[in-house]
Amino acid sequence: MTKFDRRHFLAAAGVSMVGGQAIAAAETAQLPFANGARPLVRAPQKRPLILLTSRPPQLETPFAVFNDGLITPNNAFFVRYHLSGFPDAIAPDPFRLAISGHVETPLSLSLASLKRDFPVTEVVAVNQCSGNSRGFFEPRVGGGQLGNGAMGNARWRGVPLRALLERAGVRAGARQVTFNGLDVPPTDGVPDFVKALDIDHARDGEVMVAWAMNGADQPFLNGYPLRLVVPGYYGTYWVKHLSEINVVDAEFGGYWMKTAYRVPDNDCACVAPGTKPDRTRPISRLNVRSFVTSHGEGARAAAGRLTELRGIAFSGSAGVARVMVSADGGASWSKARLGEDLGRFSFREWRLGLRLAAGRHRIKARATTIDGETQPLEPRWQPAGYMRNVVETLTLEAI
Ligand SMILES: Nc1nc2c(c(=O)[nH]1)N[C@H]1C(S)=C(S)[C@@H](COP(=O)(O)O)O[C@H]1N2
Ligand SMILES: [Mo]
Repeated sequence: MTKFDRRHFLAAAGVSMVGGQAIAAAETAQLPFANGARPLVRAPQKRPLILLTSRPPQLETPFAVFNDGLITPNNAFFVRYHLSGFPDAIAPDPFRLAISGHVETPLSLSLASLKRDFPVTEVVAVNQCSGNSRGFFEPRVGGGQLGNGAMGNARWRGVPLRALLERAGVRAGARQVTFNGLDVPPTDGVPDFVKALDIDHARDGEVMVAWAMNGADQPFLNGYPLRLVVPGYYGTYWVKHLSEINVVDAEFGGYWMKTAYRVPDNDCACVAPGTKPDRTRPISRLNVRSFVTSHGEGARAAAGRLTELRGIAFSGSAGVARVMVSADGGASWSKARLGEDLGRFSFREWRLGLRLAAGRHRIKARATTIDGETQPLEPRWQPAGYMRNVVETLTLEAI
């Protein structure tokens, strides 16, 4: 599918636009915080997802999907855009990816050439929005009030960015590489969505220009026909409908690097609640997280019988070493079994069987990476509402 029909999307979503507000819809989802009621809508190539905004589309994955398997299906994968001027249709044949700037030989590559003339690589990696889980921040912060569904894990296939840069021939003095997609600002006042990586990162062999996701073309809303995949990094760098790669010999000063998507420049990327950081840096790697997926808040379990708890853990750096689970609010912890290892940027399944006595149990899961990074027991706070990774708590009722 190469066409995104906005009217069709809105009609199918049961959404109408009134004064820029989306008015919808029969079915609703309830995210577990104040003002968390959201319509469930069906966008092209998607199953019903949780609607945050319709122009541009921002859709969250219902959390139950993460219990179905380690790979997030394409039709359930979340959607995030910044600019309402996103393309309606992209024809594959005339499409070209430009590689230019501080290089010996600027390139203009067709999809056919990308797939034919370069090495092919694959990685399983989590794409997580910086603001995933923002709705849980206390005190609350501005921005999209997301639950935990602005993330997904997919097998990405494409060409290593390094191979493209080698073909173009990076000139001495290159500092960064910028990435732009086909979406454009609706008005002159809004800066175009352009992101940058340092030249060494861009050439590390892991960063990828991907044309496929879970063995199929990317859904239109996830970046058809090409997107940047930056394993371990927050989704903001994963530029969709990628059409321009530019090598620059200075630090890139665009709005989405210099002003937006920055975090406090300290070890925890956090500040005292309600305060502002003195210094910031661009957001970068995912921190370590884990979730229970087998049970929802307030779920029932059979007292005295084995309850199998299951969940996912992931990190943006070293991979998950262990997941510890507590059924008593953190007083004691047991080690969960880890499932199949799909690589250090993937979701990793964990499981633990527990016999719960009758009563209420406060369940916690805490992941630690191979290099010793672990989830904090108390939430960290920052004004943009990025990078939540506190150990979450879930109440189970054994009867
Ligand atoms: N072209 C383009 N690419 C983009 C964005 C955008 O607004 N425009 N948003 C980024 C952000 S902030 C996130 S979290 C991811 C979301 O990827 P998805 O929509 O495939 O889930 O896309 C990134 N790539
Ligand atoms: Mo994001």
